[in-house]
Amino acid sequence: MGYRQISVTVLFLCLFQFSDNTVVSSVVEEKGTVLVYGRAAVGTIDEDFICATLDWWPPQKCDYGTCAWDHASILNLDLNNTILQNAIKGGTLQDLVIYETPDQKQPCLPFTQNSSLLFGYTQGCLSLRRWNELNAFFRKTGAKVIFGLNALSGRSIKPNGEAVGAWDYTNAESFIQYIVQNNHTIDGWELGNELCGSGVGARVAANQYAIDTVALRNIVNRVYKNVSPIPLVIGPGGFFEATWFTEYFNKTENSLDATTRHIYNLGPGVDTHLIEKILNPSYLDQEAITFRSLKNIIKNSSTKAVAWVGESGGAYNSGRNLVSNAFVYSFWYLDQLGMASIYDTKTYCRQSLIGGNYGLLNTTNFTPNPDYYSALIWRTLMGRKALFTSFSGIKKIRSYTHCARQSKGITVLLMNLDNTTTVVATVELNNTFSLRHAKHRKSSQKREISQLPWVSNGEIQREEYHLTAMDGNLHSQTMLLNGNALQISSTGDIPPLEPIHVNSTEPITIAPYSIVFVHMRTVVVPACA
Ligand SMILES: *C1O[C@H](CO)[C@@H](O)[C@H](O)[C@H]1NC(C)=O
Ligand SMILES: *[C@@H]1O[C@H](CO)[C@@H](O)[C@H](O)[C@H]1NC(C)=O
Ligand SMILES: *[C@@H]1O[C@H](CO)[C@@H](O)[C@H](O)[C@H]1NC(C)=O
Ligand SMILES: *[C@@H]1O[C@H](CO)[C@@H](O)[C@H](O)[C@H]1NC(C)=O
Ligand SMILES: *[C@@H]1O[C@H](CO)[C@@H](O)[C@H](O)[C@H]1NC(C)=O
Ligand SMILES: *[C@@H]1O[C@H](CO)[C@@H](O)[C@H](O)[C@H]1NC(C)=O
Ligand SMILES: *[C@@H]1O[C@H](CO)[C@@H](O)[C@H](O)[C@H]1NC(C)=O
Ligand SMILES: *[C@@H]1O[C@H](CO)[C@@H](O)[C@H](O)[C@H]1NC(C)=O
Ligand SMILES: *[C@@H]1O[C@H](CO)[C@@H](O)[C@H](O)[C@H]1NC(C)=O
Repeated sequence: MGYRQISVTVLFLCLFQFSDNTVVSSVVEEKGTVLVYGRAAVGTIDEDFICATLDWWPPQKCDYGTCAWDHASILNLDLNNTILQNAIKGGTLQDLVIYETPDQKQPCLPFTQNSSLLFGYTQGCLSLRRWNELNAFFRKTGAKVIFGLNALSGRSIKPNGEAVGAWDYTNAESFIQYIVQNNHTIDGWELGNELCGSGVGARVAANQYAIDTVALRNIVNRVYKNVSPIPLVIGPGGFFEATWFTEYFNKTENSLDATTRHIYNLGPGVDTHLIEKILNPSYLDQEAITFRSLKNIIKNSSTKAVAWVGESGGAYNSGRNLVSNAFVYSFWYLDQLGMASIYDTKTYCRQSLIGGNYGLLNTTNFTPNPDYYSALIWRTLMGRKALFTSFSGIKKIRSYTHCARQSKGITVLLMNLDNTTTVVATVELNNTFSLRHAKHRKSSQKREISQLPWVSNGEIQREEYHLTAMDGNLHSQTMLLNGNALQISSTGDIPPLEPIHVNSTEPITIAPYSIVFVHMRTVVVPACA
């Protein structure tokens, strides 16, 4: 493991001097320090960490009197839309994983292979023609596809919500066979639709769910016998409950490749206090408890499954207009991506790619919402390894660091949730390491902090991406990158992401209500070397 020792030398001491033009419209300015632990990664994400869902909701799906789905269902989405294609296609949001959530509301007719029907033409069901269109769309855009299978079929539901009986996989097996016979590529099969733990509507016991997951594994092994690559087997696609998941891992033995959980930690979309929650660091921190708990349970079990977030939309029941589709949601979304990475989550699926108020794309005109650009910048700058990062200064700064994607350096993500304070930060390396393996058996700690940058010739610059809301309005659906609105071109192309270049000797300025990505090419730490 090519670890490179770095000699820790303080080559430069930052001068805290700021010209007036760096101060935006704030009255307060505070100093702070970002401390990055660079010796080893704490978490590793997959290459295709960014994932978004497509759902089945018809235009008639309404929450709290608002119908936010329009024609964004898997069944009626305009796959020929140029913006939609450009938003996914390689080069922009490369390797996007698209996760088709299971159709849980309308069970489909049995699939017969000799007919032209896949799951029949009944309302809400996937026709063969539609499936073929979808498949062509996925190929064209280069998206990876996870397909959610209806896990309720064959079970009877008791009045108390308990679903009993084994999963009837006849339909699923036929569908998987059809996919393989037609050389279509599916990257993962998920058995899941919020049936784990206490369930949503219905629940299935962990023991039974494990049996069904083993059945899915057997189908996949059978059908893909002479086909590669073999797709992932994924489950259970629901809300986390420690005892349920523990038993599930224990009993699925080696059948499960990835475990998916859902996150709606902001509460219902009807809540008028969503923004207060998003801007409250203690509120955001609460989700870390679940990330940590799942990580520990996986570590403790003999499962080979890795953790995914299979569906996360922040606020449930379609999110909230002018919040979930506005600038302010990027504080929540990017914080989730950062937190998930720290706890070794491999893939994070946003509900939704399009549809509801929480779509990455505007449901009616397909233009990217602020979170689309946040995902794109994350995808461009954040490499696979997450580094432990702490911030000393005001509480309202969120900080995450990854090895850079484009260089051997690092990328630091800083978010300022404060409305009036401009934070001026320096980045330092936490080189604390334990000398457990040193001559003296006794464990000891050597604490070292090294300040950045390691400038050798004064030529070094870093790249900064400052994201703010148009007119400083958190409800804005337009995001500014370094002061310029991010907008698709007249031909529907996604705009390039242009950084500003800043002399590395200067501290990082994080304006109130702003998000800053800082790519430091020259900061090479052992974890990223
Ligand atoms: C195949 O499909 C045709 C037409 O839909 C139907 O008449 C026939 O019964 C089907 N055969 C089987 C074996 O299901
Ligand atoms: C999408 O485009 C393809 C060919 O480019 C065409 O065959 C198909 O009918 C179009 N679909 C819709 C819904 O316009
Ligand atoms: C799938 O691929 C195999 C081998 O490349 C080929 O023989 C077969 O005709 C293909 N099937 C379809 C439906 O394209
Ligand atoms: C499942 O739990 C039982 C009881 O704790 C234990 O004996 C068994 O080894 C576990 N199996 C796996 C695969 O973890
Ligand atoms: C891990 O397993 C040990 C021993 O079985 C148990 O004491 C501990 O509580 C478990 N931890 C978690 C997080 O499940
Ligand atoms: C889509 O964009 C238009 C124009 O900016 C806006 O008026 C509308 O509210 C947006 N729709 C959604 C669902 O976000
Ligand atoms: C900043 O937010 C605080 C609450 O977090 C609020 O009391 C204050 O009025 C806000 N100030 C401005 C200038 O918006
Ligand atoms: C420095 O890193 C070590 C090891 O990860 C960690 O335990 C310690 O808390 C860090 N120090 C600070 C001030 O963040
Ligand atoms: C960066 O700042 C330092 C110190 O102010 C200066 O010596 C150096 O010339 C600057 N480099 C560039 C490329 O502007």
